[in-house]
Amino acid sequence: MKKTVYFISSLVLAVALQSCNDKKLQEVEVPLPEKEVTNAPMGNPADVMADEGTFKMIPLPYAYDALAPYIDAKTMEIHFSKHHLGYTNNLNKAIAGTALEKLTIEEILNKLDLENKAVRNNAGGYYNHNFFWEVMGPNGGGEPTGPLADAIKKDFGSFEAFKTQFSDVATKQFGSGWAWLLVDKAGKLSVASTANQDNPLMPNIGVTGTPVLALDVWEHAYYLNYQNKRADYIDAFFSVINWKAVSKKFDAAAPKPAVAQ
Ligand code: MN3
Repeated sequence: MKKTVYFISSLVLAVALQSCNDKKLQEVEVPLPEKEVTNAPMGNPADVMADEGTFKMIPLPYAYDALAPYIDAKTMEIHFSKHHLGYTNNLNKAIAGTALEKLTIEEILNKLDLENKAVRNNAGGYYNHNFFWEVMGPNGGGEPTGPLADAIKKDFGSFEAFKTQFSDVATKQFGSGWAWLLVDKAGKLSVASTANQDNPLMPNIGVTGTPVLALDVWEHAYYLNYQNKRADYIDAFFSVINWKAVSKKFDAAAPKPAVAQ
């Protein structure tokens, strides 16, 4: 009896599958949509202008799609032309008519009153994003060479160990913020993270040193492509780091061997 039931159910299933297949064959082939909207031509970053004010939009040194597939063009376009532009305009508004208008962005950050939230958030946002665009680039990734490579080896043990530590602070930064590679006055490297748009130039935020590498870990920096997988985005970032630009910052900040004490 069991066998018969099994045989009948198998037969019914086979017929059902066959009719499914027949139906499939009869379906009219529908042309696939044109390849992904995200690959459509983007706006030009050079066209993004700040409203009137002291601080201008520093042109993005590459096209929106230059960092793909690691950072997709749509994310770059929104990040640069909406978020970064917003920080720039709001910074200009926050300092309009004040003594801060005459200062460089570094001076504003060094003298910052942490209670002045509008300047804190927007001066931080302006500086951090300009820094971030600069330390990435097409044909990036790999490992640094020269004095920076030597310093990484000396202070972290190996490039891989540095990458692990940097990724760790970037992953563990709770909520929005930034991960940094910093060099102190003695030339020693360290990694740290800051919350929101804070950065190591600000007084009394608990992180010191001159930044040489920055990573934006706000969700707006990765959510379109990576959703909640911040760790995957951090890993991808290592494929677009412009180590030449980072080395330049390190060379400028680290004490020269001739004047080292
Ligand atoms: Mn951002």
